[in-house]
Amino acid sequence: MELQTVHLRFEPVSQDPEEAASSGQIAVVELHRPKALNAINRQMVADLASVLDALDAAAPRAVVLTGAGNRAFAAGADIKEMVSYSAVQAAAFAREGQRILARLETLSAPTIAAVNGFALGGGCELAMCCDLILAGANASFGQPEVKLAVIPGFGGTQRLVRRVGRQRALELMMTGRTVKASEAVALGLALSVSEEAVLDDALKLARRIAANGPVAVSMVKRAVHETDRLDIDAGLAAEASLFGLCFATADQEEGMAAFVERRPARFTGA
Ligand code: DAK
Repeated sequence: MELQTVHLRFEPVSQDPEEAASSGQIAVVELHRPKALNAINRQMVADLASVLDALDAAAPRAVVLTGAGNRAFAAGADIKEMVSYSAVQAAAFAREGQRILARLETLSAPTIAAVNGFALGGGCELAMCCDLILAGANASFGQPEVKLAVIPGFGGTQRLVRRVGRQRALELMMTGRTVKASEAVALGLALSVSEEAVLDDALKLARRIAANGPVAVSMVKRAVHETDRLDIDAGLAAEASLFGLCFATADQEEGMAAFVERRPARFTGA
């Protein structure tokens, strides 16, 4: 699927040609405005909505999000477009952008951001809607909005605090400074730095995750995300319910039978 500003393709989970067709799919979503460092404009927000519809329909085992070219994941919201926004247009952009990012964050498939260059402003906020963030050697992250005399508007004040803690998030958002890949890892913003191509590492990680029971993987995600605002007792109660739900799946029977029979499990996502 090649939209104007976002491209979507699928790869089989298994690289063994005999198993490829039945192994499920990994979706690769590429932000595609390389000349503008993949800056997020209204068209891209609309295209991301279409891609999310396609992902809902395809139910891939994992999703990898990356940027076209080798300079940027996304250098933020499109400043050249925003400069002429009316208050009404800005509010519409905000509402739609936040809706899309919430949809991405709550996709049932695990999501990995492969950050290949700048992830600034809205780009960093987009990456933070993914479950895991892998940083390329040339990755840099930041919330520089205060330099433009605005604040993060795609969830940065909320998600950065949850990723790195209040004090570090405040320092990053108040100075607007950019951090390189290694510091992003030290802060807990990124999981690791890839010495080679970050997209390849993201696909490898996606394949490792996708080899597990897909329903269980998505329940792990739900157990973590949906209990964010709960205290530990309520969170544990939710975990117990989701654990119980796993026992209603064919994959749970298959996973445990395969262990007992000393053979690889064949999960179907049912
Ligand atoms: N928007 C539009 N174009 C951008 C861009 C951006 N954010 N970032 C880069 N570009 C364009 C440049 O204008 C240039 O285009 P041409 O001049 O060649 O036509 C091209 O990409 C290459 O960029 P540079 O020539 O600047 O490349 P450099 O290597 O010199 O510098 C840079 C790279 C990433 C350091 C620099 O481009 C830069 O500082 N870019 C802006 C980074 C930034 O400030 N990002 C945060 C944007 S604010 C909202 C929700 C969210 C947001 C806003 C509202 N609502 C809820 C309403 C989010 C806000 C932001 O993200």
